[in-house]
Amino acid sequence: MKLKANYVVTMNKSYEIIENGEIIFDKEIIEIGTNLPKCEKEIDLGENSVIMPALINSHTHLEFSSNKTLLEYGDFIIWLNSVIKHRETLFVECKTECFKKAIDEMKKSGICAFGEISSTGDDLKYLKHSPLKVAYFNEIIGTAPGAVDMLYQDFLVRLSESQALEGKNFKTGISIHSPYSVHPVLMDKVIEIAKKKNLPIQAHFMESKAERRWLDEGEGEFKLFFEKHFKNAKPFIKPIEFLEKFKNTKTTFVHCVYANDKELSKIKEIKADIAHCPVSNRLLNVGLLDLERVKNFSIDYSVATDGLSSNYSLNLFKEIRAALLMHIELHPKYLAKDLLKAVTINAAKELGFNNGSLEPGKDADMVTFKLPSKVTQKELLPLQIILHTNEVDHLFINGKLIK
Ligand code: MCF
Ligand code: FE
Repeated sequence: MKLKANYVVTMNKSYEIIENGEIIFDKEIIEIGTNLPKCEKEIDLGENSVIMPALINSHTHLEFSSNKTLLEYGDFIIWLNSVIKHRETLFVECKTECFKKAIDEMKKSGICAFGEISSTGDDLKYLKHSPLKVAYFNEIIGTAPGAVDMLYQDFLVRLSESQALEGKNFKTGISIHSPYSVHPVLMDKVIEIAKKKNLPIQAHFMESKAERRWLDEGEGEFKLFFEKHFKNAKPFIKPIEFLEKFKNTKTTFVHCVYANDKELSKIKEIKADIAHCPVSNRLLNVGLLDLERVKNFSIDYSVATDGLSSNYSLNLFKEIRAALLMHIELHPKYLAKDLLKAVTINAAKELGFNNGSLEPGKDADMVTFKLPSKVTQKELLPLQIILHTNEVDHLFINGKLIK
């Protein structure tokens, strides 16, 4: 089949935007350019139309999707305490309908794939029928030395249940919750598995000032938090040692708001990525990632919504619009280009899918939509896309029309 649009945003290495472009595809993209050979089925999308790679939400927690107003925003530790208090209730309340609603919202906004952090494995029965591609990260969390064996066994069961679904549309991975919440013995065990099986990893890292202080000095709000819940009051690991553990893996560090230059340089050295969740960071009031610094270290980053546990929406166009407005340190025209990369090609790399750009041989995962009027300067197209798009007209996954 062939589609034709005013603008085809390829997201290839040279960020090529083809005017009056065409794309021929079946399950995969076959050819892309202008004046391509005739096809039996052809659609011209018309005035002010755009085709671009479908979006990829690299980091979510769908198991928390029943949260609307229950969790307490405005302070990281207060939020964390509210998660501990309401976690079970939220999980019980999120069943078929709730997962469907979450996936529907992503679908409408043109998302073809998402990275799911699963702490229990209970979401697997809903996600195995997902119309969107899933990268399923089995989370390991827990610091009590006495619980290490039990937690590890439980993790292995969840991992093997998810690995049974492994395929083109379903990838499995590992999530190490964070440097403050996982026993180092557990970290080593699961990183070993990731290395052996070549699985992608995600880890929350340096999300809050409280985390920074706790890991550096063993003091601050986290000290009180740990004394209250877990009776242990010493951090297990230094941030740089934590990062070192991920050498020779394919890891994405989520948040990194308080990562210092040494840590960013280590993240670059081990070829890891960063997942940036600006709305979540704002709502938990932890501050804003310095994207200019991340760029100076040449670290690739994705932008993600995080879960409805720390966001009001899973719509990635809304997320990158928020990012565009928040990051006043960067020029909107160039930031917009980077943000589109963040939710396509960069996120695809992090999750391990063969999509994220429109190039021959890539999966035909793409969206179409229309801008409200003509764009006079092609250079401004990414910015106009981010300002004016909330939902897409069509979403193709593996060449199949999903929306
Ligand atoms: O990314 C946000 C904020 N940082 C850390 N964790 C979570 C986020 N959203 C949900 N979580 C989950 C996490 O996966 O909340 C639990 C973990 O299972 C926090 S620790 C009780
Ligand atoms: Fe998260």
